Amino acid sequence: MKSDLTVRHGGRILADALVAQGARMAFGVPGESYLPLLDGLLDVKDRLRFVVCRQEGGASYMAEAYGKLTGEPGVLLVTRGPGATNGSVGVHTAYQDSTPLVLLIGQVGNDMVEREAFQEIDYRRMYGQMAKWVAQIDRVERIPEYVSHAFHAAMAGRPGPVVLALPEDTLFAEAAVADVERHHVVRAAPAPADMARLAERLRKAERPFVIVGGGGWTREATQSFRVWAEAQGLPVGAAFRCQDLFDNRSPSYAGDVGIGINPALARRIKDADVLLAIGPRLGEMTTSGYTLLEVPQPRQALIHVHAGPEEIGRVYRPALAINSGYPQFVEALSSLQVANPAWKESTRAAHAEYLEWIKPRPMPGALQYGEVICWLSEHLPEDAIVTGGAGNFASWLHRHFQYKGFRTQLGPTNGSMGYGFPSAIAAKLAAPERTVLAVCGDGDFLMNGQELATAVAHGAAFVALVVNNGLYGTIRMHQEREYPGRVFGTTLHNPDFAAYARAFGAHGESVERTEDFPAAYERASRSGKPALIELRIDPEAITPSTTLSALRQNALRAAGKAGPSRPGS
Ligand SMILES: Cc1ncc(C[n+]2csc(CCOP(=O)(O)OP(=O)(O)O)c2C)c(N)n1
Ligand SMILES: [Mg+2]
Repeated sequence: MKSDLTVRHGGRILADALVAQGARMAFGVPGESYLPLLDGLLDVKDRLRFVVCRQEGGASYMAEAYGKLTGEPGVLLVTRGPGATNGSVGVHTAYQDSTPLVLLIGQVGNDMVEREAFQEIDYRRMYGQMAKWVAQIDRVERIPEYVSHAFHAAMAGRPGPVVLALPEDTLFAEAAVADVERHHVVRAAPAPADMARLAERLRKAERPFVIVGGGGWTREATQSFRVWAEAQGLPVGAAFRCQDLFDNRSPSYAGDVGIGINPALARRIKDADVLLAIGPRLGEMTTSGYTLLEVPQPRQALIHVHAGPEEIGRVYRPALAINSGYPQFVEALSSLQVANPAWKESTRAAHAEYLEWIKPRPMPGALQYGEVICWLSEHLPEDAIVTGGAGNFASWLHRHFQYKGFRTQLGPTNGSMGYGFPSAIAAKLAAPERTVLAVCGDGDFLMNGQELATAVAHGAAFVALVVNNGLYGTIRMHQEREYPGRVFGTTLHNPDFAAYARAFGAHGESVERTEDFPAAYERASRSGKPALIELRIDPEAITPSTTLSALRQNALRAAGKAGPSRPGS
């Protein structure tokens, strides 16, 4: 790379450093604390697009989604205290989702640090537990070094977020300093001896099962892995919200190992004798609350493959520990032959159970939401990106949608509400040629509904579904289970969602019957604008397989009381 030793201010050095590290898009909300950086971004605007958002929470999800989709660090720019606190949700999400992200925060000048100056926070303490690395750049000439370090740290091993605070004087100061070349992606590869041990364990296995998950995969690695797993006849499940790591149509696919797991699949995993986990952390959601495997010594012979060495043995003491990046691991795997004809029947049965599980059951009301998801699964292009947030509405998506290729799913494994809508904006801007669909709840959507303005301003034309049940449904569900009939704090007063969308200049409409959905979707997707379709579902339909009344009755029966036949919500 050519050394540029002309004098530049800190903001320009930083903008050039981001470009040098490969950043092509950044998300954020401006602040007076980083004016030199804004000035620097103006000079590189043809190489680095700055997507200005309406709230740092939405911007942070966009940066996280960009990182998840592209595998390159998402870049987030926020101002001091209020910007940094608003933007923290995307950092937490990136940490739990193993997504590379670089957060740049304006900071008070070094001349007034530690006085609790205007909006001052010590980000090392604030973000200490939420990020892989937090630093403050105190000298202008060290900006390229810090940015190089940040991109390396975000990508290395288990990817994750890093935070750089930018004191005002560092940004305003000038220096003649060279840019640093683009970062490496540092990931381990498995040792041949470990691959030999793995082969031996798998060959002897009678009831093997594979779970794929985690961040740091590539399209090629997921495709090679599928070819290998099918050739060996192994059953494969996908960790919570990692359903796009394995083509759901594959005869080897056994379903998603997440919230509301198919009981038959849970049994299969509990009964496995060898469990090969490639990438998942084996966290609370993927292990059904640490019940599928016993803590700390699982009954199954666990082969845990993870890119972050500190993840292996964190909860479960594996029979075989392999610290490796997933593309590196899959490459080593490709030459192993472990197939056993005895597995064939159980893999076939696992896939059949999965196909049975994803058939929608009738639910109360004229709008059969499960059928809508099945229609979308059949009609969207194979490479469509489907984003989702947190809430019971997502259960239908997880259960009935078949993910067909790598990075067709963007969802927060930390269960963070408000993710679906802004992440769809980032997806559409990063991959304009692909169809994007956001699936949101009524509670979930309004956590970042203001980003409709961002979608319209940047021409991100995608369709968002808002599943309106007038409830914080997930919490109401738990409330009925734990305190039947004592409804409190879980009912929503909603706006007219379609009118809300239209007020921003987006397309908006509402659907109340299953048969009206396809035409509404066609109109929305052809509108050429960001589009919102409100789906008015019966609040009784609380999950794909039960109703609020049934939950309440069961809970009352368990408590020895008779209850009303239907809750009045
Ligand atoms: C940021 C955030 N706040 C609160 C919660 C707790 N929470 C989980 S689901 C949920 C309700 C979701 O409501 P909605 O989006 O309407 O979906 P529904 O369950 O009704 O389908 C809440 C409040 C959360 N997961 N994330
Ligand atoms: Mg709701």
